[in-house]
Amino acid sequence: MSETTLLQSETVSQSLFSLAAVSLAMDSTALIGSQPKLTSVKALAEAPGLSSLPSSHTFPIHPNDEQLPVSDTNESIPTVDFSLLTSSNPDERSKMIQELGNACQDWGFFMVTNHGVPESLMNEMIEACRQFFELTEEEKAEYEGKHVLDPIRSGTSFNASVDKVLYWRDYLKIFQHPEFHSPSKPPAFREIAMEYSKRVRQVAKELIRGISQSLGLEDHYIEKAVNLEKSLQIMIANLYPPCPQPELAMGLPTHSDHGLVTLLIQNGIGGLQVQHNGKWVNVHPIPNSFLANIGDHVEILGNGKYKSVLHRAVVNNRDVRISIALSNGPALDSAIAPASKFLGDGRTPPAYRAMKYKEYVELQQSNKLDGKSCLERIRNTRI
Ligand SMILES: O=C(O)CCC(=O)C(=O)O
Repeated sequence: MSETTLLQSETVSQSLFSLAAVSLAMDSTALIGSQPKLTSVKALAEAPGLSSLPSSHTFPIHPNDEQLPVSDTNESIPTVDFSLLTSSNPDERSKMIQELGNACQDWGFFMVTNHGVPESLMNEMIEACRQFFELTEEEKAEYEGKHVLDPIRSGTSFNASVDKVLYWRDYLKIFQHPEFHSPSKPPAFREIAMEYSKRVRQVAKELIRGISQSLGLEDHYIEKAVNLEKSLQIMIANLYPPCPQPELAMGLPTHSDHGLVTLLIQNGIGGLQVQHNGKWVNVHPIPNSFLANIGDHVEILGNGKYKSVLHRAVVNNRDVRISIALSNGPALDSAIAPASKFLGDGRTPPAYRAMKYKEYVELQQSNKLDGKSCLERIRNTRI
């Protein structure tokens, strides 16, 4: 047999095998029309004997931005000491605001230490999410969600109805503020999630005040402009099971976050990469810290002074990775536009069109992630 024929026949038998594994992972109870629907990558990863990636999850070439190299130096993301940011000593606070501003400008990402959220609560939250993903496919399907603004949505990939190749990721998305929602299972989920979201909202609020000041705005400016009292807070729990061929798969593709500030924790397993100086940088968070990043709406408010940085999650073939991102955004019905301070009394045109947050979330969540920021869709091209 020639090498090519051998390769072709290996590929065919691998595909047949993968197809069998995929159909094992199909949930015959979840049919849309006559199309069987793949409900979770967890079920697929756990199908007996899966040794290669099914074509449904294989990228012909590595998805977007594969041209960018992964940084091999140990570049470290800046750290913001929350206890100094909230210090009653004005010198300590203003020094930390300066550092926060530098972190926003240079990286768009920073680690938050000494934040006061108990480590036990952070671990309980990760455990509760792990237990959610352990529920049966039928139990999770109760939260399937039909619309991107449904308050609880459980699913796979990013937007499985439009993704041509599926991402190696299952998710649970829950709206936690201004109204708190929770799945009813696992039993402890609600109580842990309620406390966790409240504590994280406090941290996010102080960060938003600091960011406002670091932009040279009054410290309550952003809070008022976005109606933070009614802020939309979303928990996004991600599960990335071990993947047989991680180099051909993607956990979550390149994107930026739609809100103001996202605070992320993970189960000690790396996978997040952020773009910095034309490279992908692997993130190694300090234990017990939050990894924070600014979202598209801080970029809009500052008329581009701070950039909402692109990031992605890659997968591995050994460990289950769980990450939990809490997105803290404007109120859904607030229309957000650049602050007038950055428009120089009308001399500088706004870089982005004003839009209600609700419409922006719909725009980002109901489309494919295409390797660019959703901000490109509302950027004013005249300037
Ligand atoms: O899993 C990660 O580390 C990234 C998660 C993320 O970017 C998101 O949920 O938007």
